[in-house]
Amino acid sequence: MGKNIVQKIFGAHLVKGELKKGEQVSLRVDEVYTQDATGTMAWLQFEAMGLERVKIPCVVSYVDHNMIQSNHMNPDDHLFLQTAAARFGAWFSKPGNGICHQVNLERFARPGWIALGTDSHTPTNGGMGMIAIGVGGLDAATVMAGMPFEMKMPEVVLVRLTGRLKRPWVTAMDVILELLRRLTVKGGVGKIFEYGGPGVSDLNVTERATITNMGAELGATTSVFPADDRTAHFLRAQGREKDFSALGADDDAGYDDVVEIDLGSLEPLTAQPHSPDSVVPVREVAGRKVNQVCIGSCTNSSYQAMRAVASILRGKRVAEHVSLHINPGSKQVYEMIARDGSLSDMIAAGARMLEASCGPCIGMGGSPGTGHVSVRSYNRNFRGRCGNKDAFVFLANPLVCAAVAVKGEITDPSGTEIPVEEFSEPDTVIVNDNMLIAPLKDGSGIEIIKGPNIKDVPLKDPVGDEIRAEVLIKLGDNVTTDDIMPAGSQILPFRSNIPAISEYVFYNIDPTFAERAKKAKGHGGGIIVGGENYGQGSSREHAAIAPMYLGVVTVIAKSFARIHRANLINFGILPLSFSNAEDMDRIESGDVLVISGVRDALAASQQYRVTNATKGFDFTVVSDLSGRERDLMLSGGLLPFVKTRLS
Ligand code: MIC
Ligand code: SF4
Repeated sequence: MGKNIVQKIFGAHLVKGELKKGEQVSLRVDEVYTQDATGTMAWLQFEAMGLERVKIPCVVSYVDHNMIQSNHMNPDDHLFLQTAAARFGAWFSKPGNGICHQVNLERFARPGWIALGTDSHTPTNGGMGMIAIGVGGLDAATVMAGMPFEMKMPEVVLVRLTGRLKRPWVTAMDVILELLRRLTVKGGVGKIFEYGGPGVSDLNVTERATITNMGAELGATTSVFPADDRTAHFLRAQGREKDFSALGADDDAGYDDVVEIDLGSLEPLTAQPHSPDSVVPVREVAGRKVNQVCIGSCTNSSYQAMRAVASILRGKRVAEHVSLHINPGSKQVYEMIARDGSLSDMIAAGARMLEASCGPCIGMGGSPGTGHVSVRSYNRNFRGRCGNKDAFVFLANPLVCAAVAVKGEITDPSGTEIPVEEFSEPDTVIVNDNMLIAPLKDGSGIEIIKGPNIKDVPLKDPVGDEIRAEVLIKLGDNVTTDDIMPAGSQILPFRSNIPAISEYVFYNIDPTFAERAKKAKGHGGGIIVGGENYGQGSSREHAAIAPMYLGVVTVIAKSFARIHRANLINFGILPLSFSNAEDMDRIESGDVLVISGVRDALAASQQYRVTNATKGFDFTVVSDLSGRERDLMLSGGLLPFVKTRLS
């Protein structure tokens, strides 16, 4: 049988293991990139490994999240990252150069590569025909140290595209919203989505990247498109034609599953508050008054999308009661819309232009008011993520967003007379890399500068033989890492200071959590109980490190999201699943649970008997850790484990 794209790329990078679904595989990695909000931890961890230099061909450190600089903390982090990059041989993308995924697609991504990024939207690069996977900072640091990346071989699902999009009002965003509508936020767990079929040629690279970007919302490991003529065109425009190589699935390639989408059948869609899979046609919610519109982010920031947005705004006025924020994804796109006059059209219409950074997407400014409705061309609308848990965020394609900004209410512009121009991907772009700093040949003399907010990464003792701990909180399904460790302008600046940020764990759900956890820490620690898909969303390992710092010893859930599960293990928190999901109903917050023989069970059966000492009954839980993951748990986490291997 022929090979699919995933098998081809994995096969070319395989260090150990067999490419069979569910098998543990070790892969060689071509690129690692970090962003500032997760990168400070990654680089502190890399430093703690004691190496002279990164050991893989390409490492890039981006700064895009923590950009508000309301005090010393953000600029101190930026300087730390810049000096660490210089010291250890990485590229540095200065604040203002753009959002990591967009810049990486433009300047570094290559067909056939494997990249890891310390951000869950790293799969954006899958639009370029490469495997790009979001991981926690410590996993990234370990690979930068030269170790292969280990993972369980996911299922490969073919998304077969046919037909042509009904442009201009239906865009690539509607393709991924349709998949979310069908498959939900947990429909992609343990899967890679590989796109194929005749419809692929209808989409250019940045459109493909919109789809692979938001594939993260399916919980997928990653998503990938073939590398074809359109890929070659994109790379040529970037002056990088030498980075092109064609890549496609063999005609007789096999897949674990197939999903069919007729692009021509799609209409403008929107994800309603508060989940990216709560998708309906825009027309079904038309007429709802809107207070804010945000366009841009790493999901929808291509030059042609921005130009189309400008064409809708040209000569118009943003509605009186609407605040329109635009954050183009990269300096390249920003400079191009400035030079061609699109930026003037946006400003003239009344848009509030933001820098090329994450901004309102992660609540770094631009939060909507109480009870307000915000319509965004972004990828996540979890409650509270925008910086206000009493706001309502809808997600839609950027052209719909622009029409909504003018109209002042949710509107489906397709079939209306609203003027809009269509643009294809440009043949040439402005290449100006003056905010990208190349790695030094020898950085050994560079001093790494750490401001007062940058604290060492705390460590944990190896898991003990008995867990006797209190259930601190019991939650439902699809708990996000934004729920566990919120972002926003008040909290995000503490990303390099675990003691400080830990005060905010579960802050939007239960502000007493940190206090109670610290009390429980003195009596054996705390337990978190969750439902299905616990920890979906971001790669932020703070959602594991901060609870670990507060004394959380285990999370018992019905199931876990991939990146968060890995982060828990990396920081020595045991992820356990209920053998019988109904047992969750018998547990309450405040119960004390006792698990004996933990280390033996971990090393052998991975089945554990739990006694609810408060209510007096027993139940069983299981872990499904690989051999390496068990070793990590027994060593107290990945950092102590790696240090012993490197020394
Ligand atoms: C996000 O979109 O949730 C973030 C903020 O980019 C995160 C990373 C972070 O929390 O720093 C992600 O996607 O992994
Ligand atoms: Fe930044 Fe938002 Fe993209 Fe995350 S999803 S990288 S916060 S723009």
